[in-house]
Amino acid sequence: MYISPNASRIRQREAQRARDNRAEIVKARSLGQVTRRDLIRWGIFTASGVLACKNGLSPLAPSAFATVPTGTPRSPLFGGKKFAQPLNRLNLQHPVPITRYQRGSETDAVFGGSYAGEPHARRLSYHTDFSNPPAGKTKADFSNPITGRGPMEGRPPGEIFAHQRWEEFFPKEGYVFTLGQVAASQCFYPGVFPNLNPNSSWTYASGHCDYNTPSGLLPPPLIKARYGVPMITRVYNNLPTDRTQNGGFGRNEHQLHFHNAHNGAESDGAANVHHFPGTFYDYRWSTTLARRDKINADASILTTGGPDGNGGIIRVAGDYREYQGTMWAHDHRFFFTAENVYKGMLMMINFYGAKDRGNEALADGTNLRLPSGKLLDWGNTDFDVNLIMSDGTLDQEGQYFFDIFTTDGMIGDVPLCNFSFAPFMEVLPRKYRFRILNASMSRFFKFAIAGPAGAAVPFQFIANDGNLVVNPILLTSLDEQGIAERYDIVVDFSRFRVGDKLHLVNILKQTSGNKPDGAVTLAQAMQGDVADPVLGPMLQFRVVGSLPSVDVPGYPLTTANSCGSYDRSEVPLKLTDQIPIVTPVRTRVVRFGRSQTGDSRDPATGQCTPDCSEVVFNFPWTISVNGQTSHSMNANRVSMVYPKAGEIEHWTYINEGGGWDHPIHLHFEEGVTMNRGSAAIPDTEKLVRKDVWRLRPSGQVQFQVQFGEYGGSYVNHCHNTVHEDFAMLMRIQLLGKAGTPQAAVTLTPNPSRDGVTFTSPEILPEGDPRTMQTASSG
Ligand SMILES: [Cu+2]
Repeated sequence: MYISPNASRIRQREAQRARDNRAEIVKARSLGQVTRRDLIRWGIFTASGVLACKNGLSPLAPSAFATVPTGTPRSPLFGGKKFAQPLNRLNLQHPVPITRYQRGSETDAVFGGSYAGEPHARRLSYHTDFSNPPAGKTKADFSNPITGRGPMEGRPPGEIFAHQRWEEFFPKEGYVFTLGQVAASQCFYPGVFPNLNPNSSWTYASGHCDYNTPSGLLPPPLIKARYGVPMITRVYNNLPTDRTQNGGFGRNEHQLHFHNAHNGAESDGAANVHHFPGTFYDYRWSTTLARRDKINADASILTTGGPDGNGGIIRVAGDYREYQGTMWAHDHRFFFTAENVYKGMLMMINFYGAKDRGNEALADGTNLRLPSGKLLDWGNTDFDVNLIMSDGTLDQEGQYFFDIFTTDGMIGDVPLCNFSFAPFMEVLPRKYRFRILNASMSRFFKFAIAGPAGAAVPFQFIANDGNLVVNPILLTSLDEQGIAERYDIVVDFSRFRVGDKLHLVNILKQTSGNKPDGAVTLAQAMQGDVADPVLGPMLQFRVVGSLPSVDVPGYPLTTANSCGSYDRSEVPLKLTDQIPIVTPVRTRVVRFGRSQTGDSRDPATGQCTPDCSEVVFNFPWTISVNGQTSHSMNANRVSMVYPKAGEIEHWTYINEGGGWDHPIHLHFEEGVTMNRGSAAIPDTEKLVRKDVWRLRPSGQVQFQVQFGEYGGSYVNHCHNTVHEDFAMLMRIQLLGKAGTPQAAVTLTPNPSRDGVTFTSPEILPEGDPRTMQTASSG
């Protein structure tokens, strides 16, 4: 359809006006200046809560007037060109040692090094002391130092939220982060894009920073973790106490979910335990290798463990087939996850194990020697590169923009790699490993690599969602990659010459938040598409003859010391062993749909648990268990109970609609992907361990799963984070051993500025095998 320049200008103006109005409505609503009744009277909302479409005023005007998938005017690029700035590596974090301090019957963890002086980390939250101050102390000794209201630690009080198996996984290393407004001089394209305003992006800085100084840094942090080295990670919330000071989107309350790491529910960051400005939260990241209570429980397998820093192994109990590698952590504030993660509240964590040491030269018969580097004993990143791929949107001033009114999904038009606009990366002519994370809100990717002449460059697929595949898979393009999925690939640049340029190309077009439009050819993608500016090359590789090491700053890496026979890396034909599929104890069926029932709000009070959006009243996305009623998210409702650690189950996830796709994420455990019903299953999924499954439009997937080691309250949800927030999420209760607090269904914590109270949750009978009449037949 031809659109005249004049009509185009009018549309741009209308869309801009719609967005300005949206921002004003949001602010007025959050300040209590307009009521829902006002919005209905003005015709912006209907009585049923659905947004009405009024040009220039309605938040949904973009569908009529916008020119790009964001539903808003195209983001300004300020004359910036792709591939003109270097890729930023993630901000590598440096842990401090932890020592023990005996306090009566409790052993506290003492931060050392640059974090000496931090309050000790305790098994029980400081909230416990705040609620019941010990002799000689008062509440003030344990209060939020910024607001004077509520406890200093956001973790709920008492044994239920005490760190599980504290002595067994006593932290050896510590990290301290401050989540805050983005620091001065931070942006996606220095010198070209405007610097971000303090409330445009919220992200992390190392250490405990001054409350009144914006300190958040881009790109996000990277932690190098090892099996056998549990961590304590303390996060201070330095966000503004006034929740309306958010730059138009984002909630100033935080829980940090370590995506699929095997941690107790109290440290999963998704148990309805968000904490408030001025407080901290201690997460004990245990590095537990799964099945440690069941397989290799005595750690007698010499080769199962993590790097000790001296070429050897710290032995750990558990099953080496369950090693994890490429991981990430992100905000999980229920109902606001999309806004918060988009704002910059995420980081990556690489797990290193005996097989995957991050040292390509270490030949001990166990280490796979995958491309990484050889200057450090473990965790080399010279040739092992984390790539956070996402799509952003800028307003006309160049500030980050998010459409808080959409319930379908948020698609951006600015291609970002490690939070830089389409950068370039210098590479040596040799093998590299890339750990690719899709950190978008609603956009799926499908990546290929274009060679200097545009032809597809083959590469090896070695890991899916952080799990090594049994045998490397040769590909010329990846499968679709849903939000939160991680794909590890090895690319061999050795057949290219210094001066050659290659590109990492997104060949999947997407113009709706619901699902991708479809893949195009590599040649088409290279040409770009006005309807989707994120289709096309997102990262350029420039082959060079030398570059500085990132592992040992100052050390030059050259073709003479790192390429040819000096590329010591290998991609063995076998990377791990297959976990067999067995007869399950029970089966379950979970259906993900769009029932529009929206029961996240209590009909009596109109409130969500926890509190939800003030501006959107419909919750279209729902989940049903074993054929029963569909529900949307409520933190006080348990949809599934898993009665006993170690019981193997087979679950089937079904997408009820063809108009959308959902990347569904299961917390805490990976499943072995069995089938996609009668549809074909790609090699990159078949019998592969995953923690996020794209259901595909009208598709389904079945997998084998078991839970172990920890209990408590976890969740299962769509990782199109907009779907998640409106409100495709359910709670799963893992029951622990008798005698532990997790033997009973976890009371629901209700965080507030003044502290946490508890309520008794509703439990859906169709999800509780203890009370079901018969075992579900699937
Ligand atoms: Cu979804």
